Amino acid sequence: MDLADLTRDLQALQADALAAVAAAPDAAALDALELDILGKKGRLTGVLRGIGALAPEERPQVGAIANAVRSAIEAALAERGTTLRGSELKARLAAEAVDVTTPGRPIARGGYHPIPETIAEIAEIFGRFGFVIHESPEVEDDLRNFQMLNIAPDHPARDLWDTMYVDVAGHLLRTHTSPGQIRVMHSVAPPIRALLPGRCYRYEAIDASHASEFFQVEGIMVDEGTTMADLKGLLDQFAKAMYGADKRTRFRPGYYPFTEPSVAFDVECLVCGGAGCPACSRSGWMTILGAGMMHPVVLQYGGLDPERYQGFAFGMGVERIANLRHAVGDLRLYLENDLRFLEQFA
Ligand code: 2NL
Repeated sequence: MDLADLTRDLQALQADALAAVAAAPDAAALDALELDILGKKGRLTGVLRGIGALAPEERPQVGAIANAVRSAIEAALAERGTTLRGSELKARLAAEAVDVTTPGRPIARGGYHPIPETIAEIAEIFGRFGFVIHESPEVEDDLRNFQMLNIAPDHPARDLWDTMYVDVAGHLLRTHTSPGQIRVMHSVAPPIRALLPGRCYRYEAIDASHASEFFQVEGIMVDEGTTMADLKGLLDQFAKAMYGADKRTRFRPGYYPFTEPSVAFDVECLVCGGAGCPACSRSGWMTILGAGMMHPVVLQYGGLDPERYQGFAFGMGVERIANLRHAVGDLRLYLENDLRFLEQFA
């Protein structure tokens, strides 16, 4: 290895390096090239190891050539680097560009289902009179659902064709929320003002006004000296809050096994105002709920002494109230989850 060999190797290395730098496809390849050629264990260092074999006076010449080769390669690396990094940045900016003129994706807005919305409105009104919401299980026992409510063992509601029973002896899907009121009487002491909304079940032939599940809101008030006058005043205030202060109301005699006396409560027809129209079967009135004074036997089953405590109860079908609010003619619509129906209430 003499001066000429070394000089030739250095020049070959330079030519080779410059070609490789020019051909580098990206910045990462360029970094690898730099390490491979100019790094501590790189090819330039490798060639310069031959310098030890030269005469001392020849070494500065090789040193000068080596420096020139290093500078040339460094310059080429820097230039190619600028080019590559520039185009990479440009490509990234183009790819990641945010088009601020693109319209935003609309956020779907939710709304209340008309049944819970109606329950909330009813609860708000009775809440003003001190009624507190209670909840109770949908699977009940025969005792609370029927017996404790003074519903006789041979009452038709107990028939297999009216009530849905479950596979556990003595258990059923509650046919009204009243068994929950028995639970309330067993768990809180009078004075009681309880409102019990919830899903109920009946074995029904399905049509526009009958479904096998439906919602009921039921209220009870129990205290010493509670009278029918309290019931009438409360329900009249409820109807006026719900349908308008100008609305006339009336009570008619009714029958339930769990209340005595029992009443049906009517509001003047919301469609015709009392003149008579198809919506009210030409009577001028619409029945919105049933009510009555709690039967002494039911108070007793609730663990209360009917000589000391009196109470009233009322119950309404939520679908019926919602139908009147929104002019809906078929209660099956409430269960179908068809957005074309539901979105009208959002
Ligand atoms: C209706 C009528 C009613 C009751 C529910 C009740 C509850 C207890 C004691 C006595 Cl614990 N009564 N509830 C009373 C009268 C009527 O509901 O047509 N509901 C849809």
